[in-house]
Amino acid sequence: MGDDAYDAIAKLGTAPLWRYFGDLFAAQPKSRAEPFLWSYAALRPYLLHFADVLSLREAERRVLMLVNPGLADPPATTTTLYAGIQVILPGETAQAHRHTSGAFRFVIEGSGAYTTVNGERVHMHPGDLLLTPGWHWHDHAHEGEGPMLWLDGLDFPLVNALEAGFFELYGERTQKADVPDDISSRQFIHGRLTPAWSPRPSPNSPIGNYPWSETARAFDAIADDAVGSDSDGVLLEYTNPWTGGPVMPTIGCRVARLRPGFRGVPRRQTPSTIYHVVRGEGVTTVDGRRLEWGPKDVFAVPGWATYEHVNAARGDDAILFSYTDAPALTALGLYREEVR
Ligand code: 1HN
Repeated sequence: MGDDAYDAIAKLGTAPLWRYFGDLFAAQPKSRAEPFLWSYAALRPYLLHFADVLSLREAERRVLMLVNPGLADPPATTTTLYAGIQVILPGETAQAHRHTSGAFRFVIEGSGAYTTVNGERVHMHPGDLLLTPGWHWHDHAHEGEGPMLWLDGLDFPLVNALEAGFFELYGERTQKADVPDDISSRQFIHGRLTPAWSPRPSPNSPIGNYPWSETARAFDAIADDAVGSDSDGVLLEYTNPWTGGPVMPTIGCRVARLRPGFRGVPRRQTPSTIYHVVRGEGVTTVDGRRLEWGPKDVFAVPGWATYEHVNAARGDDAILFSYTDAPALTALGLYREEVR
């Protein structure tokens, strides 16, 4: 039979495991995603250009996707997560829809816009984290002045890989507000005092907006007193008040303060991470590649890539917002980490 046997078994819809074993069962993961940085200063003029030439009636959303060079088709930022930068102009609306992918916005610049999430208008300010968990209706509107730009984070690479992606248009362009504006934030943001009249525990946080003012207050309250993580500095997790866990079942969001002179201990973990620089300048070395970051840049750390953060500034803090698929990997029993 010889080689003919290999041809024959291929035609029968089979393959010999012994020829694939090493690739299928590598000693450790090697991501197809590459360590990569997107410069906000370089992208911003193009975002404003497309805001000028492309109406929101022509585009479902006016977004530049941050495409990892190792993950061009289908486009993704890490193997499981997506990042994009969206721009909306005064007077515009982005039509209402929903999808099973979980999403959030982290506001980069501008004011006067809001997202309506399941009937609640949630207003945006720089540094705010707004959630649109899976299957929540959402549309955007801008009633302020000047362009409004934010980072979109979604888990659709993971959801599509799991073949669980659904999408639906609302039917009308925007939702009517049917609860008081920003009510979820106002009800839940005081942490240890939560509404007791209608507990509805859910793996999705009920908070529409984690405002920057509260994040700043948390860092101020800690001041210089917290020890922090050797690898990640003073790292705070945005939590779901019902569970104390991550904000969504697939995406965890965090924000870190790296003190002046901080040099992190190299670390790696199975979740991939996307960072957005809120403030400051520094360098993150990822599997030997130096990513030099400044304000508003975005960078990707693939799963199981070793990263080392440095804030070389003598006098200034660096603040890094980040998100990962850690909740999904943890739920599946696949979370691992290693600190050098
Ligand atoms: C989406 O719904 C938004 O609602 C932004 O603003 C980016 C990227 C892929 C799929 C859905 C939004 C998106 C998205």
